[in-house]
Amino acid sequence: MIDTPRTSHEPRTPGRRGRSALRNALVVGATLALAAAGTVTALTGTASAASTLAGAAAEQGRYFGTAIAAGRMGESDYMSVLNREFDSITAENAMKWDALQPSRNSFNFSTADRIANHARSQGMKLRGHTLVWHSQLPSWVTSLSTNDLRSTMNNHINRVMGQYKGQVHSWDVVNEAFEDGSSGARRNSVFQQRLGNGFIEEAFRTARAADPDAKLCYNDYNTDNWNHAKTQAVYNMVRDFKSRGVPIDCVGFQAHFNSGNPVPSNYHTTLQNFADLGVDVQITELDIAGSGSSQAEQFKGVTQACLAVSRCTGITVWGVTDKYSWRSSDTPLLFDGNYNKKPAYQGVMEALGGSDGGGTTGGTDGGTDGGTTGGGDTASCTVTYEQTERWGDRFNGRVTVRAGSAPITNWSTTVTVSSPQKISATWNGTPSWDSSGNVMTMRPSGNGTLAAGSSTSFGFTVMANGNWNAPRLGSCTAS
Ligand code: G2I
Repeated sequence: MIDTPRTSHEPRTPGRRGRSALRNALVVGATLALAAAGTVTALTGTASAASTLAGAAAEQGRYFGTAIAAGRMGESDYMSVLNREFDSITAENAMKWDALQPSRNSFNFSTADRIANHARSQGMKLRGHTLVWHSQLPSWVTSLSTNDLRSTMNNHINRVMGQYKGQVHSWDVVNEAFEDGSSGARRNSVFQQRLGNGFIEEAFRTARAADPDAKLCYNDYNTDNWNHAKTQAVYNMVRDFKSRGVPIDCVGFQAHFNSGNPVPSNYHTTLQNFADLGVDVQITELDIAGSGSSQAEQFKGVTQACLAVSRCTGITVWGVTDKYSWRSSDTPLLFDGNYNKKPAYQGVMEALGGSDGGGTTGGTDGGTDGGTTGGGDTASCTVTYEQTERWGDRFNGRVTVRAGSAPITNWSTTVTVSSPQKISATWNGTPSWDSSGNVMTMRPSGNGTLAAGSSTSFGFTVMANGNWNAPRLGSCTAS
């Protein structure tokens, strides 16, 4: 029943139904085996988990979280969707400065504690949002002198992180410290005005000492497009921090998208470039205005972009249901106002390889790019990756190679796996390998001709050896 890795060049791509039948068969087989050993429950849990966002994400080694509003925690539908679908919680407002320290040295943790306690009771992770931010900042803070503000900022970090020490997996230490637009400048917040550029670094150093086990993130919006000045400015700050040993572990991409600010085609490039600085990346406040299959495609693309970056550790959507979204009229979330799963939900599940993928969205390349060469009417191509199947010890990947605006006669790209992963089979391409065996260069088998805009794909099997990270694609080169 359990097939062995193939060394042929035959594609094996059962449809969704076929895949889930295979998964069920494997689960049944494995359950029987484990039943003999008396450990059935773990596997039963795994089988049902894959039909939820958190379960499917966990199979990809990621968390899938949501922001929650404390005021909605009495609503049973809200709570049952929360508990069923998500394994990480961010307080939408309850851990912000105005909620926790409304007046000087008077801390009120009661609402935030309710959220933290719920996460703990459900075995969910907790993201901390946010310690130092110009918004939702009480007016008493904005009138402090420089020295007062410095000690107040550090005191706030120490008290809040102390309260949730050991519970928060990642803290947004500093939020939204850069201007929008083309300046790449720091935002003119009270922290910036009084403490200068150094406030960000100081906040991170204080945070590291306050809870050495929490991941420390810089979090911002409009940092998705690699070509934007704000993205570059944040990138340069993170690179500087890493080079000088300033403690920073992660960058949060809020990912509030709409038609004026769509998911950029170079989103994967942005996430990968930040990850290459040696930080984790997280999608922290995802919501996308729209509806139907176009919204679903965008959610799918964002999810694929995260999966394609091994250091993209998880996704958080900014709310459970459209009806309580901060921009409800944009219907930007995965569940509608009656807690029905939307096509957007199916889009995410398709990308995650979950068993509730639906099939309401078309296409396979929802916006992840693996790099481009050239432009205009010169030969160029792009590559996109998706995982197509997964078994207990391995997974299959498919790379789609698409010609740019000119026809091409040949192409090549690289697929890099991380040790101890090994590529054990390939199909529809001619591979060659570097000396480490981790970098596969793939060229067409036979004729590499592609008409402008058209695509082909090749596939491969990765033996996970315990590492389920997605492979990395290099640039696509065309002639
Ligand atoms: O603006 C969207 C998000 C951008 N990134 C940082 C996030 O922290 C931010 O979240 C939103 C919340 O979703 C809103 O719920 O932040 C807003 C404030 O900047 C939140 O709105 C506030 C309202 O402005 C208040 O009037 C209201 O009392 O929510 C409060 C609680 O409902």
